[in-house]
Amino acid sequence: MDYKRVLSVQDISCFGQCSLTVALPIISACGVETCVLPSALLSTHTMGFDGFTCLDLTEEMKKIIGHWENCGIKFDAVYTGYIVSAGQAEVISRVFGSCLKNGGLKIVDPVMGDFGKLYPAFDSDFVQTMKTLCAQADIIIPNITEASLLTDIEYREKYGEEYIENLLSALVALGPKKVVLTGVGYTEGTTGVAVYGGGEAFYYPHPRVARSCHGTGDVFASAFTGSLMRGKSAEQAAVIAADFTVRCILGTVEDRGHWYGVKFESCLADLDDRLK
Ligand code: PXL
Repeated sequence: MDYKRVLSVQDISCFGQCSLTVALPIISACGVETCVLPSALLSTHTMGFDGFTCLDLTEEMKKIIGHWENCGIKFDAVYTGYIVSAGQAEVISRVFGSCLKNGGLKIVDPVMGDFGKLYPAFDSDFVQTMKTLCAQADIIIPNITEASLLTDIEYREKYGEEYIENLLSALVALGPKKVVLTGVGYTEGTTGVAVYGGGEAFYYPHPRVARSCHGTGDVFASAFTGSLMRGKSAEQAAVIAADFTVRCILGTVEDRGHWYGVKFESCLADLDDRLK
């Protein structure tokens, strides 16, 4: 097996099962070396916890990259998620330029919001920052809220295929080679993922679980990145990641006390099986 090395750039939320505490185990479970560049250190994620702490690590990120540049450390892919400032987008551009192997992949999950709203820490300037990052990416992985913010197309809860096609082509027009749009559902009990790179869009529908869970975007993006690194196509990786995410949600919904993330740990073995 070709052994790949991925760098994930996002925050450490010490409690809350999202970002790096999800990416590290999931991508590792895919059999891929997983390195981290933490963007910030938070006590919890920002959805549903009052009084969370947040340490911005921009200056430390610069020192870390400087050291990697001196050592000649390079990655097969860089996968970015939650960042906290425009300055961090510049740091990521530098990582794209100096720490990727030839032909290495730039994967950007433009984590900014959900259900039609920006996450509490962000404003409209931050949306412009994310646009610049998406423009440099090979693959972006937005949900519909993020897609609408990135394209200035109004957010809709109910829509038809034309709305999604418009979002997909406007997203590709920003600059990425491929778009993986999550949370696309045309009927009540269904959601799904669309993969688009110009030609015809690929769509994979899957069951929509009634209760929504935090951190599922990170779970999906991590399983997608890991699968891609194991040689799957973007379409195959999207299917594997969608099935994995649904299984994680199904394993969590019964537990009402577990509202802050998904119990992905017991599903990691299935992910490994799918990749064999
Ligand atoms: O799951 C996305 C995410 C990552 N990191 C932090 C967050 C969120 C979503 O709310 O708050 C800190």
